Amino acid sequence: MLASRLAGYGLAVATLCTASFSYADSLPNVTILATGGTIAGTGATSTTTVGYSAAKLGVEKLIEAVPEMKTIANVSGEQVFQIASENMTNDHWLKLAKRVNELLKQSSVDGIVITHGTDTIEETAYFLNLVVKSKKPVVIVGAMRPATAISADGPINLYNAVGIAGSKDAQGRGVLVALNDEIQGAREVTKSNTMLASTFRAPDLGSLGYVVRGKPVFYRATARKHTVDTEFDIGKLDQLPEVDVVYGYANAKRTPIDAFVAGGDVGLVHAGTGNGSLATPVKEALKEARAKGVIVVRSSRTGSGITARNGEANDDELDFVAADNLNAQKARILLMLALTKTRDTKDIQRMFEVY
Ligand code: DAS
Repeated sequence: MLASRLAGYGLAVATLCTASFSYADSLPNVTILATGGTIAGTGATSTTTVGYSAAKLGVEKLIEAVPEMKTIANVSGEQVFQIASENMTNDHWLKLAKRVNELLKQSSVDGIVITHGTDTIEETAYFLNLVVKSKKPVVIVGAMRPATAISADGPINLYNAVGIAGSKDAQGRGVLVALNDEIQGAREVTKSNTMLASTFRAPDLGSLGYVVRGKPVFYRATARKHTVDTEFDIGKLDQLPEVDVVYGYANAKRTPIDAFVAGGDVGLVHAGTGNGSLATPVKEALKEARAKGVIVVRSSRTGSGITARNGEANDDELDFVAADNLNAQKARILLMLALTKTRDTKDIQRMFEVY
């Protein structure tokens, strides 16, 4: 079923595209790094859009399914790993980031596309946004329907991502996420819906632009530092500091905080109710964690808005850090990288105001 669908698709399209697919000097060189996800997923039937298996098709199959890419870029592919992105780990991030930096140092590489599961795309994107040391475009792409589904969104998303990665206009804008004809900035994008192809949103500030006929159209740029302008360097790192997230809600207990501290965490992010509010038992546990040297960041579970310093808690007195408008999963990433540089909370707060 899959082979006939993909082959049929490829055959049908190939008859429409007469352009040769050989290397063309006039085209940008784009490397696709595949990591898994729904974009590489397969289902039992063409109407299986839930209950499919992610991370099944290799990068060559993804490239074969979109022959049009070779009319807008010289495309090559590498399978960095093959996972559903809920299983992404710090080790995967370090491996991916090092490969991206290695490739972008090569003058023969003009841009990179990363195919990725949608569940943690926003986290990988923000991590790379802080550690990639190049102005060349890095575009992360996924899909909300598996490759075997009717109206699979992966092929057009991949085509658009390659178009952006090969575009000079996308240079110097930080890591980008491109699905559903929209271009999102790595810092602000989040997955906002479990099912819809339009799931990726930037709730605070909106998308950066659109993709039209495989070309990016930008309307704004992120104001925060990224890529070559950050102080973070993962080149010599083989692991990241242990930081976890604790979720806030009515009747929240201190139990998870105590467990993370006992487990050796050096940083904790609290996704508080409202403006990063701390229930009394949670505040007590976080104060004790801070006294043991754990760095505490207050974020919010609301998904948008600024968690203001000294707003719902006296951060000066508690020696906590406020997450600005980063959601908890992104605040965790910045805190992990901050802890590779410093344990000084004033310096860490500065980083949350800059990145
Ligand atoms: N499990 C999801 C993931 O790999 C599937 C997807 O890509 O949406 O993120």
